[in-house]
Amino acid sequence: MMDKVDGVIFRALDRFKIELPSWGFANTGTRFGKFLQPAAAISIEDKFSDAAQVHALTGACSTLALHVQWDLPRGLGDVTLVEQLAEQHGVQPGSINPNVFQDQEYKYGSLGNPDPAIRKRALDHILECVAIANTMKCRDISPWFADGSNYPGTQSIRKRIVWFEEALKEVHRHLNPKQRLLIEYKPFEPAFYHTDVADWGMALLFARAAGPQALVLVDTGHHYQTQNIEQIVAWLLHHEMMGGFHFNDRRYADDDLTLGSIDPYQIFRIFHEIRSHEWHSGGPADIAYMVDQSHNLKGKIEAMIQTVSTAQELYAKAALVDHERLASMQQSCSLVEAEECLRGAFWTDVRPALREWRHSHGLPEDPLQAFKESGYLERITAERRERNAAIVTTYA
Ligand code: RM4
Ligand code: MN
Ligand code: MN
Repeated sequence: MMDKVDGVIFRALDRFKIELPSWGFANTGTRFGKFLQPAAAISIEDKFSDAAQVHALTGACSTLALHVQWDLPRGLGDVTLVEQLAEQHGVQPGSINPNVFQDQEYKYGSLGNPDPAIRKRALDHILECVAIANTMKCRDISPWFADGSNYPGTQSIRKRIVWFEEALKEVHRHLNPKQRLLIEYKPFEPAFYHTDVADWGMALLFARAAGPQALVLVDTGHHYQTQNIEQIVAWLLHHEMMGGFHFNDRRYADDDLTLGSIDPYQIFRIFHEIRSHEWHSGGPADIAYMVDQSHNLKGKIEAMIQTVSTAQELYAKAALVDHERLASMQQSCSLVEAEECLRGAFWTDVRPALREWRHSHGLPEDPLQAFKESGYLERITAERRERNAAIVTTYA
């Protein structure tokens, strides 16, 4: 017989879906170089295949975020291939990420570049991404802008605001009625003096300027050290501007570490704010949960399985909060009782229930172990070793 707690956890997990990033399976590194892994994904075929493994073992990742320049280098010309791969692997294309930060032209910015020709080039790329998303029936277009400057006085912050507003409005005009434009912010890196979309306030105002289908994307690694991320989430939910997440963990900056590896309580508190909002509003919040991580040292598929399992654990813990009781404790300012109500949910061991949930869905109870035993890693290592060895990477 399933007890009440298990029932709550099962219902929460049935709903919980998290999107994987294609780039999380590929060789990535730091600005000093990449450590190549023999099993890393090189092609879009590899990425779909790896994502399908994670989905098969966790049951929670039916979509794959794509970075257009890396995954569809021929743009619309690659849509048929992606659709075939989606069909073959049972994982659908998810959010579509433009890339307006890598090409030489973007040295001084993309939509914020003083040169109108470069602004147009960036806009055209984003519009192609909208068209790609439209053809593949993907809902979210998710641009991240590296735009900014490195030294005071070198750029007009105000002019760039206007250029961004104009371009984002234009992108919004091309959305179909179901699509959403998710605006991601980041305080610094690669720019070290000013970043054009530096925080949630700027992202929110740009989204408002763009139009009603534009919302904010919160990447958990894109905040200063002591910022209260769950409060930002609560504000965005209150204003119906919370579009999605890029989940990862960090110790210092945008470290893109495995979710919950440094501060699991942080992710729990975010999930709690969302569930609390849902409890108060009486309906589910329409939020895209996505992973944005880069595993330089860990095996990529293993790290991704760890991430998804941790996300499920933390989401299940958040589902255990007794909102009615918490609201009453808050109302009477019963501080210790209220805090204990939250902490009690966080410290509950949900892993036995998670194993039962997996079992009841025909999933392996221990996905990491099942992955080890599957032989998949050995197979792809053999298949990809030579291709990976041929890649040359240097810092200078
Ligand atoms: C950025 C940001 C974007 C991601 C790139 C690769 O820091 O998080 O979401 O697409 O990295
Ligand atoms: Mn991100
Ligand atoms: Mn990032």
